[in-house]
Amino acid sequence: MTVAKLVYTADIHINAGRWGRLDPGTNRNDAHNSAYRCWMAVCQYVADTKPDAFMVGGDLFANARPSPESQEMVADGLKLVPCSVPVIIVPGNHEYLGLPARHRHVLRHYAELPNVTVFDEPALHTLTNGVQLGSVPWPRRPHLVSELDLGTQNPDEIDDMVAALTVEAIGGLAERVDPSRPAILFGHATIGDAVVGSAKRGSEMSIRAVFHEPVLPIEAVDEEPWSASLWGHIHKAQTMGQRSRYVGSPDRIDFSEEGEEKGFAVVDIAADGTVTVETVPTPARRFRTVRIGDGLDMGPEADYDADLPVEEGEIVRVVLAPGVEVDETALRSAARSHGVYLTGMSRQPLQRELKAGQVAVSEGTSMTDGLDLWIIKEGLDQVTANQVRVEARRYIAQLGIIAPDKAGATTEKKAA
Ligand SMILES: [Mn+2]
Repeated sequence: MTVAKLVYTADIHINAGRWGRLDPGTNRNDAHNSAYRCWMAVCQYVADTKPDAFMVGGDLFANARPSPESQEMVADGLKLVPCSVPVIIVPGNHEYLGLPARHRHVLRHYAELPNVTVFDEPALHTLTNGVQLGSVPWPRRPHLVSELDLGTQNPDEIDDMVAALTVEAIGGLAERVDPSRPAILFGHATIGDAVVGSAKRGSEMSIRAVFHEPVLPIEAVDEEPWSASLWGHIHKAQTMGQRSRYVGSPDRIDFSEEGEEKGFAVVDIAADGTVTVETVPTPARRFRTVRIGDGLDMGPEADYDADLPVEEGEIVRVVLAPGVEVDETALRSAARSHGVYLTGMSRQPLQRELKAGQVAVSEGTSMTDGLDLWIIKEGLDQVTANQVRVEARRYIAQLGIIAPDKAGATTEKKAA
């Protein structure tokens, strides 16, 4: 039996605008309109189902100075939410992008709405039904460390200090939690060793290697008393540890998200304390890469009008194999007749030749597939090979990239 239901979303970036064109009907970028459609879908779900709370984990905007129209687009969604549903919002890093020190961010406007609370500091918010929400805004560097002497610290050390202060604050919230009642942690942060997408398939990178930001260790957010821990900031939906996850952005921002499912999270808390997190899909726009001439998607001599492997409404890029020429005019005309937005064409770089002893690993190869190739190359015996596989899986699970087999209190379910 359900005792409480919560809805969580983050990373709307309603005015990001990348890979969009002007829509004459609204005089807005159609990327803005797509983000708006997804945001309105989440808010409409909240309006229809009236959960016990609606949590918004930051990055509603692309920067600290969204246009009045963009601010109204976010307000449109919040105004759909009935006043009986509390809305808890924390800012993400993008709400601070370009914001002068000590100025207030744009989300403060929405705190004027009677059911909306905006937390700028880590806070514990208890709903009328007793469910406790630990709310963690983006660990903001200048704000958190303003009291400290930073004269001799390098930026990485400052990030570590900010992360340590945030971990301490989350610990403080945990101490105040009533363990007899459910508690959910949410916010906007970089966690442990989350994986981020790259526009090149199969070349995802660990967050540490990509950004210089405060990184919260997974242990700090993945423990009792929290039954579930839901985060924004990384747009690629993924589970981490035993009960933590990035819910992912509700819309697709670029080609790195071509194959990703997009949605928002619905958290169901049962009478026995079991927490289930379900992903509800959003009407995210679709990106597609069409490879011509390398035997994958289409041959250069194909009838583009008939064979272009796209669906109406998609944002399409074409990648040509080395040496392949295409009739660009015919391709553009085919894109128009299929109702897709052809963003451009590029040429695949020449492949490196393999040197002796190197292993060919194709794009999209998983870590364990790559390991199997290495095992074959090294000619390991069965027993050793199996030991290597077991140790590697344990290590990968420790990194938090792949959830270990047992998923603890949080179970995963995907909506149809
Ligand atoms: Mn962010």
